[in-house]
Amino acid sequence: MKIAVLGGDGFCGWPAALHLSDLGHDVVIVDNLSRRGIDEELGAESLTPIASVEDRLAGWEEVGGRPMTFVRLDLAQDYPGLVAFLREHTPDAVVHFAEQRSAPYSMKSPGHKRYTVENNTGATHNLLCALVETGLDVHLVHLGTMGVYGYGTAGMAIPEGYLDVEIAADDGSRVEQQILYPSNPGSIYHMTKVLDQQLFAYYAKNDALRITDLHQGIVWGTHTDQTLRDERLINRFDYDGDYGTVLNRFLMQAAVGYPLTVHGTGGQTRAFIHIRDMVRCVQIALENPPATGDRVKIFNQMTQTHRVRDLAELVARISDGEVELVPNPRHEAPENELHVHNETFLDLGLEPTLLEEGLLMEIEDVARRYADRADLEKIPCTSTWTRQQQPGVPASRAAVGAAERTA
Ligand code: NAD
Ligand code: USQ
Repeated sequence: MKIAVLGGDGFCGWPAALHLSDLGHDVVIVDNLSRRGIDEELGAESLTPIASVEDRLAGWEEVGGRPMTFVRLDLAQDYPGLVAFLREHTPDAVVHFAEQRSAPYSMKSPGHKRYTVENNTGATHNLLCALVETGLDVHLVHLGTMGVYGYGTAGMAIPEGYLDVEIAADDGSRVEQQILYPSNPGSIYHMTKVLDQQLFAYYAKNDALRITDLHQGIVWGTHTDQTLRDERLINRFDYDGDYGTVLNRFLMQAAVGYPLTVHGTGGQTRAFIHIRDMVRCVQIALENPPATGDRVKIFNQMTQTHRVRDLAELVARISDGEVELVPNPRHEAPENELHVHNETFLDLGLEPTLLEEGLLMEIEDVARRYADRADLEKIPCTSTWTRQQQPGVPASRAAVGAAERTA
């Protein structure tokens, strides 16, 4: 297959591009390198020393990888460029990772909120519109988030995208339907994924585009089989307060002797997936496209759920580290249960990498190995969800406790 990997310079996109190339597909990477620009804005760097895109691609060819090309393009800003790219490369499939993906970054300021909405919905809508304009028969695989569901506690396992409902019709009969699971995003970033969902539903219905939306949990780990083949292929490992995700942050914090930063009580339960399983899931999704005219295919791309404080205790135990409960900068439920259906990937052959298998390896081979590159000042999460949570706001105005009870 000819596959365009949009956002292919990022944490998920780069190992996915390598994996697909290794399987024998022709891969072209599209990226505007905004993520590297955000590193500069934040004064933060990947713990691992990532090579330039050019060096990455040269390194891949030198280890015998199938050559990949790189196109620098802003999907949200350069619609004519996107149309021209699609006409020139005529991909069979497009994997869309190209969005601003940090919840804390999206909440930092009005400017960051607006950038995240404009960038993410602009990129997704431009892509959908361009696919219709070019008339190409492309399978679009998008990386969405488990956060569209809102980690709810409705007493049932969260289904894969669609909820069975029974409606009382006006004539007294009962009508059965399936609707998109009600969304409940917890940040502006997560909200952009909700908007994406609506755009996908519309374009699948109106233009019969073939779309798969992968509702992915928090990705942990660093290496895949391919990124290990040469130092220039190494993947990014974010640990800073905006882009570092919880488990990778705990692993890094353990390695540098920083107390593990549990927000609030740590009762938040979230869905997780290892990076090796992420690349396999993308492969499986590409191999199982929807038919023309089908509704959007939605898979829950996660393998395990964990409570934040349990993760912290586990990492602290195996690394002899300490856990610290810190004030939660987010507006989120302090405790939640999370049960998720993920049978589609398991039925299609995914064999999950479980937490127990990878943790120690990550601490030894990645976090400790690159610990001297860590800037400890970048660890605290300073982006707050509401004005009341900002430092210096008097406690009487801090309606956070009340807000959390209603979250
Ligand atoms: P990332 O920030 O490392 O990579 C995203 C890439 O997209 C970057 O290289 C960036 O430069 C590029 N990009 C952003 N906007 C663009 C635009 N307008 N035009 C062209 N390129 C653009 O993020 P990631 O962790 O690799 O996440 C990839 C996707 O997976 C995101 O959509 C994210 O929402 C989703 N996801 C990530 C996780 C996770 O834990 N990392 C979990 C669930 C879902
Ligand atoms: N948390 C801590 N301590 C920390 C960092 C985070 O307790 O040091 C807590 C947060 O308060 C939150 C939970 O850990 O309750 C998860 O935070 P996170 O930063 O690991 O994940 P999140 O902001 O949800 O976003 C990440 C990715 C995003 C993806 C999402 C999948 O950045 O792109 O969509 O995971 S999901 O969580 O399933 O929605």
